[in-house]
Amino acid sequence: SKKERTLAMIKPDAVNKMGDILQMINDANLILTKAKMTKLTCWRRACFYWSLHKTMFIFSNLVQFMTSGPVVAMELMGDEAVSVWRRILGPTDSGVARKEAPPSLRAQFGTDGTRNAGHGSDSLASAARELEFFFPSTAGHGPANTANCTDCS
Ligand code: DAT
Ligand code: MG
Repeated sequence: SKKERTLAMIKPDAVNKMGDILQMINDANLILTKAKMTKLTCWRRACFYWSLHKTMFIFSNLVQFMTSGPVVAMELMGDEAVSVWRRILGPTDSGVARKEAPPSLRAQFGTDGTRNAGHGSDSLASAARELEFFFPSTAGHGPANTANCTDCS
């Protein structure tokens, strides 16, 4: 199988569970190659660059949640990292996730369909875009630089 990189993000409701989460990453034979704790002060703009932009930014409660505290962004590497990390996350809705065994990250640490503890890129293309957002290859010129952002307060 092939080595991949993916963008994993721990959302504000699970940042205090990083110990358990690193253990899950380790148990899945994924390697943590980059990590950054940051606050998404400009989530609407972030959505524009992400695969999430579909209808996301109309959910003001989602924006409020995602900007409510720090997040931890991680680059994970390993065999089929994109799908392996999404399997660790479990279903989008933590309530649904709790009906499945074994207990996923969202089952254990999330609350519902919005406050769901973690994010994972859904494809290699999304992973490339999302990794570039959090870990820009050209310092100061990546979309993570929100200096010119006009659409967020
Ligand atoms: P996933 O995070 O499993 O890839 P997604 O890409 O469809 O799911 O949605 C991104 C995030 O947006 C999701 O983690 C939580 C939030 N979300 C999705 N659907 C929602 C809904 N119907 N109501 C509120 N928040 C939602
Ligand atoms: Mg998604």
